Amino acid sequence: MEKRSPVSPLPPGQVIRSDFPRFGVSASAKFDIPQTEHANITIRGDLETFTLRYADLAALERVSVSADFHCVTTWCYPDVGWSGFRFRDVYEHLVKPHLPAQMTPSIMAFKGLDRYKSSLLLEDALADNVLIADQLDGAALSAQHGAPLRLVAPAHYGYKNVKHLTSIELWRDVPSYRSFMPHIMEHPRARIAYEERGRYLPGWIFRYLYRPLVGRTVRKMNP
Ligand SMILES: Nc1nc2c(c(=O)[nH]1)N[C@H]1C(S)=C(S)[C@@H](COP(=O)(O)O)O[C@H]1N2
Ligand SMILES: [Mo]
Repeated sequence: MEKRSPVSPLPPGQVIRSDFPRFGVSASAKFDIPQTEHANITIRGDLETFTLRYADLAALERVSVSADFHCVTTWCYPDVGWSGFRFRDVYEHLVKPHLPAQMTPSIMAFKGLDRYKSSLLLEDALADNVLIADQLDGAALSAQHGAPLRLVAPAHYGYKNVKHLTSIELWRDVPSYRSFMPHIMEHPRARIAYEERGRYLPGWIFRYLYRPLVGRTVRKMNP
């Protein structure tokens, strides 16, 4: 396997892997992956529901981001080359015109075709390097890594990087996270730099809770 170097200094508690495994919680979910040109994303929440089509995204500037990928369970795969469209551009050009007057969302839920769900604060999603990506290392996203479209938010743990993105809910108020957190331990921000691995407990404790699960999950997800 090729040797890659991290783009950024390794954050606390992370260990470099030599491969980029498919990882997640939905090994057995069955769903159809549309061709990228036919991909669309439903936008709903505190606004009238509408659909973003791939052609709408493709009209935006294409941008590339190289970043290390960090799973909360402590593995890291260095220097992943993503390409796609800045979430900020999507928001400014394609979503904002649909917002009711005085409605500024504070939090969003991102959902995948496999029903996986995660949340991100709008202020975090507007960062320069947050993408709706359709390419990885120069090729169309594979089914393993989130085809046809996935969220890429490199400052946040992998669990915020929703694959097979199919809908985004925008909400004005931060709710009690009831409907947002697919997992009771999901941290609302999950910033890698601050080791915000989960809620209720200090980040470093999760290293020891999650590390033993890595091998088994990788084998299950990559038969
Ligand atoms: N739709 C979907 N997105 C997901 C997941 C998932 O199971 N389903 N798992 C998350 C987790 S925990 C991680 S670490 C990354 C893994 O991305 P990869 O499979 O491309 O390595 O995807 C995240 N996004
Ligand atoms: Mo993860």
